[in-house]
Amino acid sequence: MISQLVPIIILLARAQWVWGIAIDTASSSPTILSRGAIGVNDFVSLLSELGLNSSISSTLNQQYQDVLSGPSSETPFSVAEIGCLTAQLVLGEDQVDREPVNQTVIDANWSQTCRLRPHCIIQPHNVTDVSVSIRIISSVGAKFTVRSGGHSPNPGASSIGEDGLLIDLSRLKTVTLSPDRCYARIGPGLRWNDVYAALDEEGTVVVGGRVPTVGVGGLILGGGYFFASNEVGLACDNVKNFEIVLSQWRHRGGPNFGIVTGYDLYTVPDVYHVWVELLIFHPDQATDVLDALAEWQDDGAINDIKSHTGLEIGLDVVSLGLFYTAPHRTSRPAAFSPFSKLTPLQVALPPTNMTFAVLSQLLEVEFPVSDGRYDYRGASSLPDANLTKKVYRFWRQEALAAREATGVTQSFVIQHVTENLVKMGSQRGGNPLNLQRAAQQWWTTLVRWDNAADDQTARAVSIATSQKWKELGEQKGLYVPFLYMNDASRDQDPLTSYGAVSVESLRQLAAKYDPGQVFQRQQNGGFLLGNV
Ligand SMILES: Cc1cc2nc3c(=O)[nH]c(=O)nc-3n(C[C@H](O)[C@H](O)[C@H](O)COP(=O)(O)OP(=O)(O)OC[C@H]3O[C@@H](n4cnc5c(N)ncnc54)[C@H](O)[C@@H]3O)c2cc1C
Ligand SMILES: *[C@@H]1O[C@H](CO)[C@@H](O)[C@H](O)[C@H]1NC(C)=O
Ligand SMILES: *[C@@H]1O[C@H](CO)[C@@H](O)[C@H](O)[C@H]1NC(C)=O
Ligand SMILES: *[C@@H]1O[C@H](CO)[C@@H](O)[C@H](O)[C@H]1NC(C)=O
Ligand SMILES: *[C@@H]1O[C@H](CO)[C@@H](O)[C@H](O)[C@H]1NC(C)=O
Ligand SMILES: *[C@@H]1O[C@H](CO)[C@@H](O)[C@H](O)[C@H]1NC(C)=O
Ligand SMILES: CC(=O)N[C@H]1CO[C@H](CO)[C@@H](O)[C@@H]1O
Repeated sequence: MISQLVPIIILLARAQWVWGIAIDTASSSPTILSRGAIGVNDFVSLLSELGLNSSISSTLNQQYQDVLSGPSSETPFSVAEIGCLTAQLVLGEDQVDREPVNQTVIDANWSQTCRLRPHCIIQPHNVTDVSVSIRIISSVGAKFTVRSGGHSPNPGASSIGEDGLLIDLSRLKTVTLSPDRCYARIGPGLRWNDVYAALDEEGTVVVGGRVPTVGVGGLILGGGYFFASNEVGLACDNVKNFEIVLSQWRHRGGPNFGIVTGYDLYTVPDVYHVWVELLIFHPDQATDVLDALAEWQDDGAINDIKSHTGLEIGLDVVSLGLFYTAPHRTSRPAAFSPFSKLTPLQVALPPTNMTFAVLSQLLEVEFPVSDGRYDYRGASSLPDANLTKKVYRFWRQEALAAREATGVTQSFVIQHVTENLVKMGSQRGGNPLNLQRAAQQWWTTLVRWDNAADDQTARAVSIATSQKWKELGEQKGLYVPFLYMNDASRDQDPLTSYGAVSVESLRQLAAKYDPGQVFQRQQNGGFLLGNV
């Protein structure tokens, strides 16, 4: 009944540019509408369109009228209340949780830096119900946030307080392989381990994330760096279609831009089989490992694009993963020869042929989710052993001191990016990242600590390290201003790093698809064009 009355526009769009706008929807501003977004008459017709009977409608309408004429200081809270109430009446208690909201769902985020209690939680079952939700929210002008896997540690990115609504997409868990097996429709509410496991049963894989518990929804919107991205591109460059729900404002014409409810991801059969070796080194060997990595970056990474690495340097251990995207015998593929000079402390996994689904299961055991406060941060440069080692030494000294003071732990991670990865992006129609056509490395770090009182001390090391990358990198002409959104911390500005042309194109599209600026003005947290 409702689904026939509510106009839904499902946009199966050309991936490239919609992706840019989707980033925009993943972003927000702290601006709060000081009054409801539509007038009383429009509210009445919305309620009847949504199928609510006249007695319920007149009660809600009275409340809405009171909000519009009441003190503006209470408006955000009151419109959230009306939005929640309306959504619950339309979608039912099964989908809309109010007072008190389910604590398990609030906590189903990853970092304590962004655990907030929303006014209510909407957990839509399907596309139609997402559309109904956003229609109500945009109409009353309430604040909201969208969450898929909840793995952004940036405050407000996928969380919101009592003055707003949380749209939790965790029930959108479709995995459907197309009949020709060329792509799979993936729901945003899945975690990557579920995606790989489901597709492995069909003997195939898609480009996604590396850590099994990270969510589908946010990862693709920010790019999506996979084990084999140097060969097959970023996740965002392997999207055939985005399914995006738009809600329509009848009387204002034009659609408002919406929420991604499905990704059609190309399958990548060329990287289905993977040869894996996992090695552990002592921190004293870290600079030798960085030298070997640089040699591989200069040679193996270029000359054998099936060779991939993952390097995480912690304060106590150095973990190195060697990945070769084809079955291979026990001896290492020649591309990895620079690493043969090193003797690991421990072989965590001897050379083994497997699939990414099995690797994902292994990593889930190796890297369990632990509760705490988290942050990540990014910086980019051209590959250069001397630069990397200099920054690394700086980081280690600062990180050890911070651990001594507060117990904060952190890592130093080098993500190599081949020129081929950049090419894959342009071959697929281009993307707004505007990457320099050269091999580069995206440094990142994962920071974990316990007490809110230590927030500044804990974050200071990575902030200083990103400045070090800039300072030393610029001296040597090796600095790359690009900032990878999926590693960007709350105070960083990845969109600006895409360059003025990309930003302008994104602005025009946002203006076209979201003339009411609903996704700019009512959404909480994240990276926003409006802030660029
Ligand atoms: C331990 C760890 C490992 C990681 N590993 C990788 C990696 O290997 N490769 C990589 O590229 N990144 C990686 N990341 C970064 C990760 O991609 C980002 O944190 C990403 O935002 C997580 O997506 P999510 O759905 O879990 O997050 P969420 O917090 O749910 O969402 C992040 C942002 O996207 C918005 N959003 C989410 N879903 C939608 C949607 N459907 N429609 C519109 N907006 C939406 C949210 O509002 C929010 O602003 C890692 C992060 C962590 C913490
Ligand atoms: C209107 O709907 C409400 C809630 O669904 C219901 O409790 C009430 O009985 C309905 N009233 C009429 C007159 O149908
Ligand atoms: C709260 O949410 C969790 C996770 O979705 C669910 O398992 C649990 O049953 C919910 N609790 C209540 C009281 O609804
Ligand atoms: C979504 O679920 C609602 C019930 O909550 C149902 O009425 C509607 O038809 C469904 N829509 C789709 C597209 O499956
Ligand atoms: C991986 O599989 C290939 C081909 O099936 C085989 O030749 C090779 O020995 C296997 N490697 C390992 C490490 O088991
Ligand atoms: C790195 O530093 C070493 C010693 O300081 C120097 O010999 C070497 O030429 C440098 N390499 C590069 C690529 O700058
Ligand atoms: C999905 C997830 O990581 N949820 C965690 C959120 O935090 C709570 C408690 O602090 C954990 O128990 C959950 O596992």
